[in-house]
Amino acid sequence: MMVDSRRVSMPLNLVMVATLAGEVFDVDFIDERLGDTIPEDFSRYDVVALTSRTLNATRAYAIADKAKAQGRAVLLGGVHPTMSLDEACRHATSVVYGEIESVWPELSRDILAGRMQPVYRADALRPMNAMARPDFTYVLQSRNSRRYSNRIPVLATKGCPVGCNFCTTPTIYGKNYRYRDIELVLDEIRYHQDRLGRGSLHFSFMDDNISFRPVYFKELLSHMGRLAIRWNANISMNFLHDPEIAELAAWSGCDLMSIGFESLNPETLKSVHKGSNRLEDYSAVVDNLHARGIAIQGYFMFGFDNDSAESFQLTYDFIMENWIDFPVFSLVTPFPGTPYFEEMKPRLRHMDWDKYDTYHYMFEPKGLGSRQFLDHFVKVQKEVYKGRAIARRMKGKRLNWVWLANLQMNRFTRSLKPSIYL
Ligand code: B12
Ligand code: SF4
Repeated sequence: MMVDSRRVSMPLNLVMVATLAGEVFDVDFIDERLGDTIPEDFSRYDVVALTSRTLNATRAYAIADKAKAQGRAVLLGGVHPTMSLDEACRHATSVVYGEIESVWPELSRDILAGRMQPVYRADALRPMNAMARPDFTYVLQSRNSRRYSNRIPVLATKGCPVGCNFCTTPTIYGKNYRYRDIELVLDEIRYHQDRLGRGSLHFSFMDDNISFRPVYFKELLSHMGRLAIRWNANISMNFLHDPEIAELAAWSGCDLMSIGFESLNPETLKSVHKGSNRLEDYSAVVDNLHARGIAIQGYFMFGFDNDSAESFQLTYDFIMENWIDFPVFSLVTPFPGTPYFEEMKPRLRHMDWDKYDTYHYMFEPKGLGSRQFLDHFVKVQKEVYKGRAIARRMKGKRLNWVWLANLQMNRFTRSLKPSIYL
């Protein structure tokens, strides 16, 4: 469940693909989420390139099959085709494993020569400094582009060495952590300020874990502060107990951090290899950010084998005692290609990719029967989004979109039933 702001986030992945392809080809940029129409007839295209996560794989394959049946070359990329290479190859001329930047010289040469290989996988990842700056004029091609959120996606680092077993990042990129020179990140921010003719823009960092190298992160923040922007990012908990990070983040314009707390159960954190999360730091992290006026979008996952009725209570107590601004609850979802998927395969209820959105019930946790588990899962959400609970968690906080998100969640959770997760 995503709170529907009726805005769609700009797809940095496709912007990167279009930026590189545009150096050689004419590019039509189509984003179906905006209401753009996918053509029935692909005859005007030499190559049809599609991106897909697991939850849109079925749709991406249907389009790919149609384009292939019309004799077009089909290129598939993104996290799902990467993690399910054999499956994706059945629907495409070529599949790119991981980032396009690292294979583009070879891939573009083969496309032009008409001899595309089934799989493109780089032997070595390119340094981020060698990557082209994304060309955002592509997102303006759609007549529906006004539906894009005004948060501009930007990337400073790639990869995350934490190594959680349910996450695709360590599987695709290993323990690799790369970052761009700070000047390049600042340049990109200034490019958007020039392009849009104003300084006060809002950026969303797409990094897997932007704070992993605290020295780099602090330096980035100390420079960003001079650009008078606002920003938000996904962040893991290591180093966030350091008050200097919260201070610099607030100074540089951070208004929201999305943090994967995942679980309040130490056994669960250990079982998924989430070494970055130390329960004893949770409250300090929250206090530091709140003291600087930074809102927290807290992610909590349920459905692990160690989960019990008590896990729900612990999470509820943590959220209420720490005034978590925007709690998000998801169901544990083993994504194809991850170690967790292999471990859970025999217990999965289905492999219907449309339901791999973290809001569907995938397997029965050992500690709770399905009925009981889903009742608790619904109840904890209803409780934290009750009017009184919102008032308590949000007391004294700035009136902004986070309040609005809470009110939308209040409406949504009132009619929430366990059956929607089946
Ligand atoms: C930032 C982020 C978000 C943001 C913004 C998403 C957006 N606008 O794209 C928000 C918070 C909104 C979000 C939401 C969700 N996310 Co998210 N997210 C990410 C994250 C951390 C980075 C994505 C990103 O933009 N990276 C930067 C771009 C440049 O890199 P990229 O996407 O990998 O693209 C490169 C390559 O894949 C390749 N490529 C991509 N497409 C194509 C296409 C072609 C043709 C070619 C050749 C190459 C190619 O080249 C690209 C450029 O280098 C990823 C982790 C990750 N590293 O993928 C998770 C990730 C994509 N998210 C994930 C999930 C589960 C979700 C949610 C379901 C979470 C939730 N409970 O709500 C929702 C789903 C939203 C949706 N409807 O799609 C999973 C998906 C797993 C899967 N197998 O599908 C990931 C992989 C994290 C994980 N758990 O492993 N997410
Ligand atoms: S901390 Fe986040 S990005 Fe890093 S491996 Fe774990 S889930 Fe993936």
